[in-house]
Amino acid sequence: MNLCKGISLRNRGFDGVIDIGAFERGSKGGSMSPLILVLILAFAVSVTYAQSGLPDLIVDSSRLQSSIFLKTEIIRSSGCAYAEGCVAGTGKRKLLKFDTAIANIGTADVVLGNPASHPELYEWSACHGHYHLKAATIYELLSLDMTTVVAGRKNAFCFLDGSRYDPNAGPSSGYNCSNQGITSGWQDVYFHSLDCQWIDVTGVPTGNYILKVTVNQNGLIGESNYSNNSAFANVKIAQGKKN
Ligand SMILES: [Ca+2]
Ligand SMILES: [Zn+2]
Repeated sequence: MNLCKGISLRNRGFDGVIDIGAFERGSKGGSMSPLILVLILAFAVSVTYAQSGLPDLIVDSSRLQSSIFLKTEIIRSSGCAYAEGCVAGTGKRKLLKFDTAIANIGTADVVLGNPASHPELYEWSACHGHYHLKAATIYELLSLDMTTVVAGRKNAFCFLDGSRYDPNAGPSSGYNCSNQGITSGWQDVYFHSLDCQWIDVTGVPTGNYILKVTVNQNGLIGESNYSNNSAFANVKIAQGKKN
């Protein structure tokens, strides 16, 4: 989930979080009753079963294509969109907006856990007051010959289960902002209405372009397939009052 609206972690709720740390602490040291041992073994087996195979992240290209539109907005220097580099300047900006749906089509969940415990995966955003996932998506605008028009910009994400991508997927494992991940068969959707869910195309000449959205470009999240991590969509940038 994109947190660029300034939603704090407190507001996201912590329901459904399993405190693995407490469990591990409780299981260490001293003598162990047979019942506890059986419970631990059962837990370990269920975790192994749930995590067999690997995740496989994709960006839903049909959703990307169908959601694209242009909108002019006033960007203020005091806002996080400017501080986080989501625009190239302040004032009137022409923004190419779209939905990004990241789906896990692999056989295992993406399991990231608590951002505070994983500095290798997350960086702190002072403006937003929460963690940003480094393995975020990259948004690029390309010309029809695939050369870069607007350089790639990372967008920050809080990976969680938004909705089923595969209608036959099992239940959600309950990932949220404090225990992040995406269940096998589920997707995390970033709606076009969210802050920074755009490319700043101010000053880009009218014409036809290609929007490229890539997830996990740096490979920080282990996957079974990295060749399907980009989605492409056709974009027409035109003049007009609405643009
Ligand atoms: Ca993939
Ligand atoms: Zn943020």
